[in-house]
Amino acid sequence: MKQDLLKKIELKTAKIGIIGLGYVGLPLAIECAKKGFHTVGLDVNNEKIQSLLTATSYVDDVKDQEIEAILEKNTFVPSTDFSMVKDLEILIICVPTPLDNHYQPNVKYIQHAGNLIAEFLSKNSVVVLESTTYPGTTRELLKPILESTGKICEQDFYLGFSPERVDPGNKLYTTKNTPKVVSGIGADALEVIESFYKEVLESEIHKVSTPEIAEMEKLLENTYRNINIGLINELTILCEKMKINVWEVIEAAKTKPYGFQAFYPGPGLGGHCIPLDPYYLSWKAKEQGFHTSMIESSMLVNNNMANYIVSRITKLLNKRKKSLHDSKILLLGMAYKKDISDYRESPAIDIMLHLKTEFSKVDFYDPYVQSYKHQEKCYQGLTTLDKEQLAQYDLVVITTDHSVLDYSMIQKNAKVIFDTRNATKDVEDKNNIELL
Ligand code: SAJ
Repeated sequence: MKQDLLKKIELKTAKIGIIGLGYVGLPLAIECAKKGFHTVGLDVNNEKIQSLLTATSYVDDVKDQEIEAILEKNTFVPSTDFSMVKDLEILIICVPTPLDNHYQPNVKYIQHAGNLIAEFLSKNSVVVLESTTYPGTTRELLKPILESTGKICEQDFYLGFSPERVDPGNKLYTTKNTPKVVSGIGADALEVIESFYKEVLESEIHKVSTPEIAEMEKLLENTYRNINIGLINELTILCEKMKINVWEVIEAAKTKPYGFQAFYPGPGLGGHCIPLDPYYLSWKAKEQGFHTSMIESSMLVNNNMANYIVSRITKLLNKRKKSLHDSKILLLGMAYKKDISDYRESPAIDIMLHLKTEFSKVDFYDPYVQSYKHQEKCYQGLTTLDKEQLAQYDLVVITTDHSVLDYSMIQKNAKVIFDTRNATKDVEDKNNIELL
């Protein structure tokens, strides 16, 4: 099995299946197809498949032309037909791992993908899970599902875990050139999985000895970010009380060439990873009777930032003898971070909700997000942003620091600006700007 798979990978005759064509799966499918592997992209969402069949990208970092090129080369087949798994040899699972309403891991997508694969999985195949999840998922959850139809792991198929590393909007590091951690259940599985990623990617491939280590290292990466963002958010609240400019503090700390990485305050944590992944770790830790106090503390701070922003807005308006109730407020930015259109878990959504419950007249403008859905309601943004519009608002709150916005025009025409991202750092006249 091993030699046969290694040969097929080397000759690029191994047939690949990418399960889940989101911001992780689609770029990976494109890399496989670009390298000449016959790549089937499988997703349960037919709208995605139809969009791909017409070479229309729904992922910010993927261009239509990239999809068109691999469709023309006939190396990419988007489909909802999971029975195609029977003809595939290497299957990569890139499905979401959200939380349920009680902030517990929701692994139903992994289970569903596992069951679909198990039904059609052929012998002499490889399955790799890429979705960020708790240590033990690959061995304790996915392996039994794949063996449920009688096949035996290591004998009939190889199984491993290789965490995705996608930083939406990052132009420097992409799926192709970001170092990749790989693991397998058994030495042969690890050898085959390493060889696959070496063939597809153009980056360092780092082997670890068990899937649990690979699952844990990914959670370390994201928990590290969560906790450090929590730290700087907490310090920001303290600095405001002490009338110290935290942004200047950070710039000064950054002059230390070793042992310090700058993180920046903001309205809170958005995205599908940083705000959610650490809960996978704290949930699993409870099995060991272990309380992940650092994670819980940073979550409290980060999850409170939207409230804190609203309290700062209230104070700022009060200073000008205005109340939330009778103020017109414009939020600049709905995406969870700059230069992307993704607004999942965006703190700007929470801020909008808070302000609306205070009966504020609040609008938003985001060049990347024309409208968004939240709790069954759809919110439309302004379609343009000009001087006249800006002058109508009692307060403009910068919630996302998109690079395309003209911050000096905004400063000149807005009455008052509350900048939660220091997006106006290069603007000269700051007399009507208050920083987080
Ligand atoms: N944020 C801050 N302050 C900071 C950095 C980020 O408030 O100093 C906020 C952002 O505005 C955003 C949230 O945190 O709302 C998450 O931003 P992020 O860039 O850390 O996270 P993602 O989810 O866009 O992408 C991350 C990857 N980002 C980076 O490493 C820079 C990486 O952690 C993972 O590869 C990826 O999630 C993933 O898929 O796990």
